[in-house]
Amino acid sequence: MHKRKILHIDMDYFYAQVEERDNPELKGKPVGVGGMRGGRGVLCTSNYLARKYGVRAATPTAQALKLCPALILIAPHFDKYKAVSDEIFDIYYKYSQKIQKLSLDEAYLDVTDCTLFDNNAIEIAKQIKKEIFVKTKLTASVGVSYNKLLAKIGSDLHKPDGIAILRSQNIQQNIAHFSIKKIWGVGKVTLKHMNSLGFYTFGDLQKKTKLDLINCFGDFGADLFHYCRGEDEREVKLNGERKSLSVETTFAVDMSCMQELKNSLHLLHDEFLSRLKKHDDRNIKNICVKIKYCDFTQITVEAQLDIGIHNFLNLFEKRHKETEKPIRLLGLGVKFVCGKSEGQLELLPL
Ligand code: DCP
Ligand code: CA
Ligand code: CA
Repeated sequence: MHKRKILHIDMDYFYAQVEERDNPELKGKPVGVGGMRGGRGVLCTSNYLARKYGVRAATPTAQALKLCPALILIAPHFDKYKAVSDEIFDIYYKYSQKIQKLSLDEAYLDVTDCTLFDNNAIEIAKQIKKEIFVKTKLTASVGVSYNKLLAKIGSDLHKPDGIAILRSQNIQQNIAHFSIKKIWGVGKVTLKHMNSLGFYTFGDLQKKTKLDLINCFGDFGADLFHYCRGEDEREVKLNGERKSLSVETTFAVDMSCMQELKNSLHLLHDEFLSRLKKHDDRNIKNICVKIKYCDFTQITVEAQLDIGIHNFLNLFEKRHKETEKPIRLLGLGVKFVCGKSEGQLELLPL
């Protein structure tokens, strides 16, 4: 069978890492992100220092403070995590269109057909990690393998800021010592049940026949028979369509000169058109321009116009007057029509 190249990418202590990034005074201290309402909330997550005290996701806040009195509690900022998530997924889409989003901080990428970096999955993974860090100042961990099961196991092996490559050679022996907790579909309840039957590791499962496992676990037993050998045929499932495509640039020095700003819109437009080619099956709903000023205030303007450069320039000029603050970042892009697109008008450049 044709061997696939699959990455599983998971951000490290995601909410807590974002908070640490934005409050440098938290560095080196145990941090928990979570609800504090009436002292009865639970934590969404914690940084690794806090985890040493047994403080983790779903730990009740009150208990967390008992386990670790020095714990610094931060209320969650979901909009911020969503914005970071959008940034990292924009990076992923440069490498593959076959992406399965599992949560804000986690995804499978099928890079089998990626032409970048000579189609070397390890180099692609390294580059994605680098790009995530440059763009967001955050670290992610990546598993590189030839199926989803092994890629996911890999992303957890060298956390934080790690890469693990799981190759097919001797895979059965190499994974024999892993806990069955790592298997997709083995939650708390299943784990308890499986433990009670004497199954703790992949190796324990490997000793049984398929029929044995089916007798113990029903249909899931057949999956387990393959998973425990590192076999997994599940496809990376696309979840929904991309809703927008945009390109942007942050200037080295905040920019006021109208001519220079227009020049950069032209450059962005070129880049945008070349990236749009990959989405030529999509219909465009609106075009948009994004402006972030030197004081970090941000505006986006949107209009139902075609993707010719003049429309972006007009949109930009209508919103931004020369007298205004210097600009830190400029972006442009489109929103796609979602759902079935039959009967929609194509908006082509004039
Ligand atoms: N999350 C949550 N409640 C949970 C689990 C997670 O709100 N019970 C949120 C907070 C996490 C984010 O989802 O930061 C991602 O969850 P992960 O399971 O990937 O955990 P982390 O990213 O926090 O840590 P790790 O480095 O172990 O991946
Ligand atoms: Ca994570
Ligand atoms: Ca995750």
